[in-house]
Amino acid sequence: MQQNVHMTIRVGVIGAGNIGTSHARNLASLVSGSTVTTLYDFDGVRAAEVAAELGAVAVPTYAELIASDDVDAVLIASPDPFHAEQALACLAAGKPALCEKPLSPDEADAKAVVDAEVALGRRLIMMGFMRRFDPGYLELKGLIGPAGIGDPLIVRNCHRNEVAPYGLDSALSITNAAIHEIDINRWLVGEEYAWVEVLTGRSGPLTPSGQHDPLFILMQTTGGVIVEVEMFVQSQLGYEVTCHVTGGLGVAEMGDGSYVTTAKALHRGHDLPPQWLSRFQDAYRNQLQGWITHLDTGSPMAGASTWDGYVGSIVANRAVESLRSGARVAIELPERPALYAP
Ligand code: ISE
Repeated sequence: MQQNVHMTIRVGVIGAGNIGTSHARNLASLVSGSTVTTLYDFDGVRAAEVAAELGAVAVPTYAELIASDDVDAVLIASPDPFHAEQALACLAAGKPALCEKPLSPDEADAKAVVDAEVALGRRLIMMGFMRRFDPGYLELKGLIGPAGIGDPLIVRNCHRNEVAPYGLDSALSITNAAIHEIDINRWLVGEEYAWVEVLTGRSGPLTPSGQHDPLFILMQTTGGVIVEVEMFVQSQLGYEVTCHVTGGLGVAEMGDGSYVTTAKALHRGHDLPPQWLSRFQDAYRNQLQGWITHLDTGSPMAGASTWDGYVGSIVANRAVESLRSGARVAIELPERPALYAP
């Protein structure tokens, strides 16, 4: 979609739940160069409500949305198991898409999307790993290296939800939630993972029997960096994401920095948001702007690729294997196709 004159990108949004609605509102009012023309949700009433709010139309199937002449680009924000088939449909129609994470909970389905994009010979899909657009993570990444804290040695992450947003299922805690840490740590460090091990221990009070929460996910990159993740979806304390990098020359921490801390009445602290839409509002907005600008101007795609989505699914699947077996699981990645050369 390369051209000299700026045009308005007409987006069709698949999924009118929390994240789909938030993306649609941002595209309609905060992002420059985009408009939302079409919405689909399996809940037709919900789709019609959001469409009415935004002056868009609701359509009865996602196939109709993708095929519509009023849709230049598609935002996929349906439930996780539908992402891959909808991404494939966008590729088949030759329409660019921003696909929410994960590319798929199932790595074979994720591979099918990579294979289809490679066969097409051009990158049409950007993955919604929005933390890559978060000012906090960007600052951390900028601090890694000789002018900052040196090479990364150990990265420690916490990802806590107030309540499990989709019910407590430990495998889902990995494929839906810790997938963010899987992606952002390989992006921060710039290396792939060599192995993963998921430790379970005493669980929090709201954990149903047979499930584990928190999970402690330990990984090592091919270059020897240790990455650990506390994934606690039923923490009850609020939504909190922190990242602490120990480098060869110093330490950098992200967490409190995104919030204003107040001191009053013998108390120093800050409020926690109830969930991720407010904590990562800048990341979501910057990601959408980056996507629209890329579509409008033909500038390189700034976000994660289908390949990154596929690697995320592979690593998450190995982590689920480790959760089930209790053993450390090696990670072997297929060769990266030339289409995704760094
Ligand atoms: C949710 O699905 C997300 O994508 C959020 O970004 C994440 O932090 C949250 O824990 C997930 O459940």
